[in-house]
Amino acid sequence: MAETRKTIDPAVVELLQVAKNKGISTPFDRAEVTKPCPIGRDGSCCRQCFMGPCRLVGKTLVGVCGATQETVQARNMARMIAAGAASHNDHSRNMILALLAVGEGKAPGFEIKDEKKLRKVAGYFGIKADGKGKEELAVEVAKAALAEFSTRESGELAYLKRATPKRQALWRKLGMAPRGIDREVVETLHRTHMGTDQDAEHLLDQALRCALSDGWGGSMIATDISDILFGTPGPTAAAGNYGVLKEDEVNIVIHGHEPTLAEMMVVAVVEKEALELARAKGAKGINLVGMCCSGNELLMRHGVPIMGNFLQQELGIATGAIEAMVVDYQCIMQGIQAAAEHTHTKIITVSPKAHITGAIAMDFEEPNALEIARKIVRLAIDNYPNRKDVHIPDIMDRVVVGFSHEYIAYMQGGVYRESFRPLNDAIMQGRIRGAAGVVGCNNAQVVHDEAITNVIKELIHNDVLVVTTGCNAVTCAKQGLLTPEVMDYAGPGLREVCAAIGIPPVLHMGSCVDNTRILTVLTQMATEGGLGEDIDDLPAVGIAPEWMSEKALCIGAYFAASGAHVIFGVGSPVANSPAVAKMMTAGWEAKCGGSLEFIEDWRRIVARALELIDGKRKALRLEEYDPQRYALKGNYMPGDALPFEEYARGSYSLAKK
Ligand code: SF4
Ligand code: MSK
Repeated sequence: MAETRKTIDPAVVELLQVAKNKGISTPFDRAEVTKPCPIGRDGSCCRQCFMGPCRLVGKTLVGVCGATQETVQARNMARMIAAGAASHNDHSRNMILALLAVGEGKAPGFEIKDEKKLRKVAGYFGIKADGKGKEELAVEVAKAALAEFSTRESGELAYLKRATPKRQALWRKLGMAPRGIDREVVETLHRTHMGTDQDAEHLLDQALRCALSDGWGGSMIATDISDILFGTPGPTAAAGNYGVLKEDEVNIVIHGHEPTLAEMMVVAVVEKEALELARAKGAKGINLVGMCCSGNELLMRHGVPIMGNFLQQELGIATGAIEAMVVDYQCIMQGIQAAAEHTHTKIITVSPKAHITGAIAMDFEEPNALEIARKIVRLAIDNYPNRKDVHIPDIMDRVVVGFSHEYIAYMQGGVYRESFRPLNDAIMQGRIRGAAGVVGCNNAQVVHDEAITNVIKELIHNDVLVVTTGCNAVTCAKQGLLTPEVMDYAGPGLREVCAAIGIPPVLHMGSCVDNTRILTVLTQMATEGGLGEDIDDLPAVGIAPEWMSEKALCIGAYFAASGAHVIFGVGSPVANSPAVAKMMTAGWEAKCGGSLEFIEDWRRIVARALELIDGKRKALRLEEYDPQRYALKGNYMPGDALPFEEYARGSYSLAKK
């Protein structure tokens, strides 16, 4: 495949050649050699016991145990969702333990930055906050949050009450209200063991309950605690793409998902001794840069620039400009260590849960986090003189990020009258056609960043307000989609509303655990009035155009169980069972009002998203959306062809216009 068909990002194209010259392997190369197994990809391979693996293709209709295509597909799906939930939920446990350590005074360098949010969260757990100091309260909140992981005495998770009353009642009626965060993952693994739950629909019901334990449990708690400890994000200006690396400074990349050690790195890189040492080694300073979701966390709270998304890790190393890549867990390619062996870059793992053979392990816990961060900074500085062949693409886009749900409410009415009224009114009037959460990963089996970019440009062009998280948000950062200037491409109604409120039409809401911020926004819109009573009434969709991870599937499932229609690109992991696909679409819609469907082509994703949004508008008896109603002369109008050749050139950089 020509480099330009692997990605639409010109910085990636440039570095693919550099990597080739240096003998560095990347996921782009490996994906050419390692094509997906068609049987496993389509969901028909069962390896739940050692009588198999059984491959249900051709004339083989059942496995050795008699398991049917439907059972095998639903079981595989449930297992992937459970693995996704486990990842988010274990991240959440780490955040809770960090809060506990801070409350107990065992985490030097950390503090409670958002006390207001701590008090609010205490309320969700039924803890009286009045008269209590923030440390004392932090301990109580952490202990209550930890208790959510085992079976609750009350029978369900405390955070479920943050959903609409109608949704809570539905979950209870369906027996889908999660009982304990760990319990749902364990039960899903049990039920998918050989010879246990062997009814596809029943398996998928449990998969939904497990996913809800993530969305309205682990991830939601993780987001809250990150805000309590590190501050609730508000709009912040920064930059994205490889151009954020600096030729004359020590570059340290933070990659993964957990913000705890990353926050201490922010402290350690500006310490006087570190800067003096860096200068003594010939560098002008120390440049902290993020990637993937740890990067998103630093980006939205501190304006730390973001280097790239999931597929760009090895290519970052190929620049020869990174002294240390610090990785915690999830979405870290093992290939970074092999790549680093071609350069001077040091790979440092910091989680006791995630080591990489050959990398330097510096396991951290809260009491030693600052000390470890300082050690890493020193190691990176010492490594600076070892640089040899440096090539940093001169490509970078400006971004405005950090739209927490609190800020989105605040921007619509200020401190005293924060609300969702203006947004709901704009949707009711048809100025805004609807809303879309466009989220998720990159996938080396499709053109990097292409579907994400095109889906979002088409949606805003059609007056759909977009919120984004995760690696998808990083694509937006690199494609100039997180700047007010992208308004040029927005439909006239959306443009007018964004200009009045002072926001871009694409709002960066954080990392993948922060998809729960979107659940909160949707719930607030549903309770504001005028757009029904629950998430399944709203003209809103979720889209993951380039998904790859089990976490993404879990997110899709918890949105569906919360009432949202969700569309995934790339391909379907249940492709060989139309019956299971139907259970996840028509079946889930009948039960929960939401659904999860798979559509490969991004143009069809856009068409389906608009169809779903318009269907909800009709059901609400809102005015029919008219693209010309708020039209102004001289702009691209909904219905006009967008200049896609320009997109194909990649990084259509508004910053450089
Ligand atoms: Fe085969 Fe059944 Fe074992 Fe799966 S559980 S590998 S279908 S025998
Ligand atoms: S890092 S889960 S590739 S978004 Fe959150 Fe990116 Fe997907 Fe990982």
